[in-house]
Amino acid sequence: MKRLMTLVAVCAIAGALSARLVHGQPANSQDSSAGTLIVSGHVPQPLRLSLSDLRSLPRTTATAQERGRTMTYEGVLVAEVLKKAGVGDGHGHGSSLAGFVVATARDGYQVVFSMGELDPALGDSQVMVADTLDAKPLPDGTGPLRIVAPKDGHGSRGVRTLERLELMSVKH
Ligand SMILES: Nc1nc2c(c(=O)[nH]1)N[C@H]1C(S)=C(S)[C@@H](COP(=O)(O)O)O[C@H]1N2
Ligand SMILES: [Mo]
Repeated sequence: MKRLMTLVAVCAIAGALSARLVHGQPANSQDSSAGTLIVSGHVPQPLRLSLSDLRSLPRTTATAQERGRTMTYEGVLVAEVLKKAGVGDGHGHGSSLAGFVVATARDGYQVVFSMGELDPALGDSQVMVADTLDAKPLPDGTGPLRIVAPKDGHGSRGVRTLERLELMSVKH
């Protein structure tokens, strides 16, 4: 009987440990790094922005039609994030328009936006890093951050689970 009790106890502990291992993986959007936006590459000031850092930047909204409904996203223009990272508008010294931003998601999905289309004085695409949809956190598996490109004719540059914005250039 005592041996049986020991066996039961060992199994219970082993079960608890393996459950911890499985549930302890920081793979989903609930872990603390999931809300961090990394801003890297050719920026004067690389950043790791938390959700509250993002909320302190100038805010903007965009509406999107999804399955016949109007959805309102809110967040920060990529142009504002770049400004926070020390990127100037660069008008007049040309080279900044050879730049492009690579947006990368947690699943590895990547898209590119050119500096010219992001610039409010040029393409003014209003591309934003959204953190709310209809005033609520983004739905599971799409956030906590995503790209919204409101003037695109299709949603394929709307990077869900956005992790990083990297400024690059066609110049070496
Ligand atoms: N992280 C991530 N975002 C993504 C994708 C993806 O595979 N991974 N697919 C894109 C494509 S091709 C489309 S059409 C839209 C679909 O977005 P929706 O499911 O929010 O309508 O998501 C875009 N964002
Ligand atoms: Mo797509």
